[in-house]
Amino acid sequence: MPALQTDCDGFRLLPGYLKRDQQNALVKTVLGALEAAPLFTPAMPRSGKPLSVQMSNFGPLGWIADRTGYRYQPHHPETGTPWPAMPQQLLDLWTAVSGWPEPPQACLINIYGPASRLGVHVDADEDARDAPVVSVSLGDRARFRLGGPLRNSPTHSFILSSGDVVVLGGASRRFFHGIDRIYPGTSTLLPGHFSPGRINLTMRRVN
Ligand code: MD3
Ligand code: FE
Repeated sequence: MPALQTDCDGFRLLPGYLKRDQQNALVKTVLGALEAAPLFTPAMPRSGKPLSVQMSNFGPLGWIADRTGYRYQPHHPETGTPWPAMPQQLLDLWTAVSGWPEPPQACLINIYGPASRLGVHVDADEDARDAPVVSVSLGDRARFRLGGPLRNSPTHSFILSSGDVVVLGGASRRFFHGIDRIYPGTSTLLPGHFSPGRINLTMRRVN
């Protein structure tokens, strides 16, 4: 039975795309990477106010946010070492779903606790904004809000569950979006240290 799929302005939700063993393998890979590239707490530019999610990255470039701004850089902001390599499982997923001929240059790891949220924003720090973004959800469910090209465009809410893959191509790549809330205790995937909670991986082209 093919997975249910919606495609609107290049937005594709692939529910349950990753089976449980594939989700487990990804979690193991993420935990391994965090040994080399520990979580950091991003901060709002200028104010320095911390975000409620924690982050790290895979790949040649990683996204960071601090008092001086948002940017991609090849090294961890605290350890100064290069980000861990992009895992083969994520490269294969990108090839399978993105339709883009070149591999992702960055994979942002977002770690949510039960009270974390991500305010509505657009992803605009990439020069390569024609390439899609591919997102993987692991762990507890989240309420994802997708708007349109303007901050006041009407929005739709979706539940993102563990194993769901989202492809943001076409116009949707530039749409406003955010995570309103986590539903604690809705998945048994993550180990105690990250549960209740959620991991989101987003692969991107940067330049
Ligand atoms: C829609 N992450 O890292 S993933 C982000 O669940 C981000 O952690 C959310 O927004 C998360 O920037 C949402 C789905 C997603 C990713 C990129 C998008 C949706 C998007 C870019 C444009 C429009
Ligand atoms: Fe985003």
